Amino acid sequence: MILKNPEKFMAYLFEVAWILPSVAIPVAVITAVVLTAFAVGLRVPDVAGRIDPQAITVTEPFDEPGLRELAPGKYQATMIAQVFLFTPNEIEVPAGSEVTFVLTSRDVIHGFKIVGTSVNMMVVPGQISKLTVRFDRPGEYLIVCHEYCGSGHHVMSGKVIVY
Ligand SMILES: [Cu+2]
Repeated sequence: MILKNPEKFMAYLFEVAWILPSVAIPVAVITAVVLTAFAVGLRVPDVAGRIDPQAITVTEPFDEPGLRELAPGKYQATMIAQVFLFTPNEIEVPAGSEVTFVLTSRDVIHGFKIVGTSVNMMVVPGQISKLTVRFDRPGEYLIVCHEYCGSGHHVMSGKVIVY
């Protein structure tokens, strides 16, 4: 039926030539984004729990911030963010350790990024943020607050020392 009319057939081919890329390009882009996210270990941090910001110092595990060894090579780093510091602002772990960072904020919204790793999350008052990362290479990893939190925002930093 189409072939009886060559003009109509050409119009049909032309239409297909437009439709195919308009489907193939978004599919290719979405596939690339998903594959890349898995390849670099991208994860979206979720809310690990709620906490009363007024009761941080008496609520576990924030009543004792710091590094805790949960199992050989597995640590939990409990940290509190507040204007303009992290408590503690330095932790030391051996290379090959898996560290779960558990944070909350005492006052305003802060950011928590460990340069050179996939750790990047928001620290929101009333909320507990949690992310796990493995440190394979020894070195000093800078921790920065990447959410403008006031006049001292630029000095809000810390470090993870991997030995
Ligand atoms: Cu901050």
